[in-house]
Amino acid sequence: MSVTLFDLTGKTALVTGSSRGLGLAFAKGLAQAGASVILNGTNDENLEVARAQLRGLGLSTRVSAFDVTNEQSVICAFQELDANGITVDVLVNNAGIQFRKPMLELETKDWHRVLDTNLTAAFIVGREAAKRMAERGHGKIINIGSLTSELARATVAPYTVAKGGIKMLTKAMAAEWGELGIQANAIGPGYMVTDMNEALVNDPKFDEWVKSRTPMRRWGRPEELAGTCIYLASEASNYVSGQIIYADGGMISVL
Ligand code: GCO
Repeated sequence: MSVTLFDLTGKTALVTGSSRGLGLAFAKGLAQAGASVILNGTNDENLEVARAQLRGLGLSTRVSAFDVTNEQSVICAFQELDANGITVDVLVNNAGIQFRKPMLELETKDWHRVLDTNLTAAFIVGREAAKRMAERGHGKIINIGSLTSELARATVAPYTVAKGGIKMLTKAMAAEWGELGIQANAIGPGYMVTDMNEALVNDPKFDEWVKSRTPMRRWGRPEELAGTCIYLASEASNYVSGQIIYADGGMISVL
């Protein structure tokens, strides 16, 4: 098997929400595979820390600070990339938030906030990237789903609905943009050790549930998702589109 299938040298990858957590792990993995990565977030300090970390590893990194939920901010960010001659070959729609509350107590503003960030933003950023990918006849879009793209857990309804939408948005992107040379796929992470999940990791009952419910009997580590991201960003997946690949220790496959 030619390893050049997975080589991202000469490719530029934009990863939204990549100053920490899964996004930073995706950015680091893509850069280690040869891509020039564009880190994104809204906190300049966090972005600079992340950029320094990757540059310290000798990885090609730049920053594009914009709010994925603000359409004008997204449009301006892509126009700035255009003006600097930077083309996005790979987009990872990773930005997302979690908000845990039973629906009977959930305020509509929080519902909208989660869906705006976790689902609508993927459409907005995806559309801007795809317009440019279509001009070049190629591009890779990788949306970040979740186990909740398939199964619901109580108290995370807006997140679940958004991630279910991510699965179907991925298929919609594949349906419309395949003939333009664009592949759209998704990654479904399992229960990963991240800041977003800190409260769950530190909850002994929840920790026990994750370990008993996961065939591999452990939480995942963000860096364990990098290989799936590299695969979907590379030529190795050139005839794969509309799929969601679960990296979850086997959890989604068992009762
Ligand atoms: C939760 C968690 C999950 C995980 C992940 C699982 O509250 O259940 O935050 O949503 O983060 O999405 O795939």
